[in-house]
Amino acid sequence: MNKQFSDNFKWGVATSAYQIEGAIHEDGRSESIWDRFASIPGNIKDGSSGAVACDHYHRWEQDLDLVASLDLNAYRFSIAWPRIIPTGRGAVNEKGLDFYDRLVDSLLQRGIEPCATLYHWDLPQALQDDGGWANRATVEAFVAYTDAVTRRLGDRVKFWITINEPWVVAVIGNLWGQHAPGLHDPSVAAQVGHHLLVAHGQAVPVIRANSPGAEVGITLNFTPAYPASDQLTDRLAAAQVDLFTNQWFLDPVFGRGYSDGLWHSFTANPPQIQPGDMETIAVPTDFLGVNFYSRSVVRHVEDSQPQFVQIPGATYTDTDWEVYPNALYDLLLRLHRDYGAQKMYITENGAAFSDQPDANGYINDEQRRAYLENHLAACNAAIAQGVPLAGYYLWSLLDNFEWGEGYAKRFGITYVDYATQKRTLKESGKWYGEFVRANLPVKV
Ligand code: GCO
Repeated sequence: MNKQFSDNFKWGVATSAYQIEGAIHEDGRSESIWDRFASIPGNIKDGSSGAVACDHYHRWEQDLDLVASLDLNAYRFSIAWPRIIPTGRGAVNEKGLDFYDRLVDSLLQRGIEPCATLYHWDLPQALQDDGGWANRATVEAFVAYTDAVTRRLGDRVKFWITINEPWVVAVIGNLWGQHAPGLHDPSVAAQVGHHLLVAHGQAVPVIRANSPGAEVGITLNFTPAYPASDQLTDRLAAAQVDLFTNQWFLDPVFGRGYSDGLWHSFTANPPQIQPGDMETIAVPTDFLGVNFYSRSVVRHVEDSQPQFVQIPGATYTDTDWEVYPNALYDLLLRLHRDYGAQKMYITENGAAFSDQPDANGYINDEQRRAYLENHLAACNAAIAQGVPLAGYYLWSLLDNFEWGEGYAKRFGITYVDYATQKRTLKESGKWYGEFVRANLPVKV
């Protein structure tokens, strides 16, 4: 590979609070909507929750040692709102801030840049009891939470993501009901999506005020939709899926507003939009966070919803996502050329495969290693075409709580034996460390 990665490229790995921390009752943390959702039988496939997860709240130092052992220069984590403002609004829990304070200082001591996500889905349950993200007041609560966090950490954290994957929150959590809070309401989903974007826009200036010189952005998930054939009907079906899946949040963030045809594809009630909202949402940011895993292939079905088809002979991950790195290349070029994205980071990319230690305790996860190599090659090729890609955060450092799938799906480059909490670096993790070292600037 003709290496295109810049000398200051961010080589990272990503996690999120609810998926790894555990300690859900410790040091003043309150109940989150995921604690509540997981407590309802049937919501999590293996009946588990994030109550213990990877016990990262107590084992965070050894986990940071893992990051350092790979010579990574960046680490993306999320901050648990229920630890910071347990009632959702009002009093700040200093012990909650203290945990992230220690984490940030320890990262910096290791020469690893902290990248903090403010909202990775774990809303305080108290706010959900008050309508959650469908209630406009939650926007103000998020801004106050952002203020509290960035006042404490903004002198040392200089890379902030406001919201992780608002589409997943709106659709999977509020339309399909497969994520917290488990609602099936199209109107609520549309309003939740809008308020998440407004919250993003209102949080940016607060972050800038409390964290001078920081890079601030939002992370969106993308699943590029390809037509199953060149037939016009399939191309139109793919365009409809692309609008709902990828353009819904991308367009307003880039100042294009909501595209025509979006709302009636899934709701009779477009969201209530207040004067100035669209300008707030399009607030200038420093980067776009791109979460990419796979693509979809779409076939038109007469008088019915588009059909998602599998490709004979293609490789699929344990979550049944096609391995198709060219879609990442295509996506990055589209975001740069069609939307004018001036700077991007891959804030998540990775794959679940059913890993198990061999007789010697090694986890030879060749499929994941190949997945990473091929997607990094796609990033490299995109950069060669002028795409301003400035970093890559692999999902994930650890096997962890994979939301509705529980612990059955392993995305980590580190194997976690949940019975003992023993961490074992997988062969893919060792490979990633070698790949990064080969791309780091030569120390003179
Ligand atoms: C997401 C979330 C992660 C997931 C990962 C695998 O992108 O859905 O940010 O928390 O665990 O993507 O699904």
